[in-house]
Amino acid sequence: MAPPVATETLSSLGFMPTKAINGKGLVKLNGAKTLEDMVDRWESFNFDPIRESQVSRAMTRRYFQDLDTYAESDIVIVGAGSCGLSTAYMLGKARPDLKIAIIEASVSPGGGAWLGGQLFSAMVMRKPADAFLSDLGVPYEDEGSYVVVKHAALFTSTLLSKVLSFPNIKLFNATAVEDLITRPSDKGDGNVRIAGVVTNWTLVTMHHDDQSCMDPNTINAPLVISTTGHDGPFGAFCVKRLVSMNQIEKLGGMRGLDMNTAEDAIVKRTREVVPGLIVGGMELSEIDGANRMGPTFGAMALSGVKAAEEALKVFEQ
Ligand code: 48N
Repeated sequence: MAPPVATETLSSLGFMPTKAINGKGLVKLNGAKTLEDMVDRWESFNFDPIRESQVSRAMTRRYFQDLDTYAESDIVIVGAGSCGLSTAYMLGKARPDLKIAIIEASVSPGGGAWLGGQLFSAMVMRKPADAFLSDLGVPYEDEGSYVVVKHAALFTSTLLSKVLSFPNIKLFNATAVEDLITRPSDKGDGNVRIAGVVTNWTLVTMHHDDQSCMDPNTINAPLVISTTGHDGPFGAFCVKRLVSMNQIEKLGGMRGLDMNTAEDAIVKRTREVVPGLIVGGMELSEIDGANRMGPTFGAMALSGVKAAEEALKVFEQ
């Protein structure tokens, strides 16, 4: 049986330990009713009454209000992996006035950052990425030139919870970006600038070939930040789309694993690749032919910091 969590730990987590009830330790959760009110009174327990339509309306009213609000966004982040979420965290802190939509194809955001590597739970970040963990409030073990978070899910869940708590950021998960909105480039050179994204339910996007076309939705935004990773069903989506719309000639293709080379390159090369589109994280390895770094995540966090910095330059102009 796991040792009981020490009282001081519970209170530091915001729980107020209460007296044991019938020998069962209970913590008093902040809220209208305490758990104490329920123990040993289950026979008279009942939830407040509800009608199913109230649940449906509570969800749909808010969702469609969000779709309306974010139909015109300031920034769209494509992909809620470690880089996309790190970008959102930095932007959410720096610019609470900007409307930021995050579009994530999977039901579960977080990308590849729920495990440290090959199903192992500890997550390694090389210094100076420990500065990001400290800013985020994620504890880690210091191993000299690198740090270790005891479980990757602790990093990702903390980052996700902080991002979702920003009032100016909305996550649309289970939703895929299936194209980019473009406008003629201001330079009149026949190229384009990116002006938003085309979205659909991910399941619809995955079945355009075997279902009649189900038209998409759109989000207008002067800036898109793509962090769609290098693998997965939609990996490197936006850079591949740039090739298919002849905005870049070809992809460099991700190179073999070399941690020292890969992480520096990814952070340094995070940038606006075409007007209106910043690319960060492992999607960059596909466009630049950068090496992969494997199971170390410092570059994802700091590429997110750099992507946010590049985005702020656009809004400062
Ligand atoms: O975690 P990923 O795949 O991408 P990053 O760049 O945030 O982090 C990469 C990192 O996990 C690694 O690959 C590590 C460091 N290993 C490196 C190596 O050498 O193997 O997250 C991308 C997210 C995912 O959640 C996808 O579901 C999502 O982007 N996504 C999309 N969401 C919406 N529309 C799309 N078209 C789309 N494509 C991908």
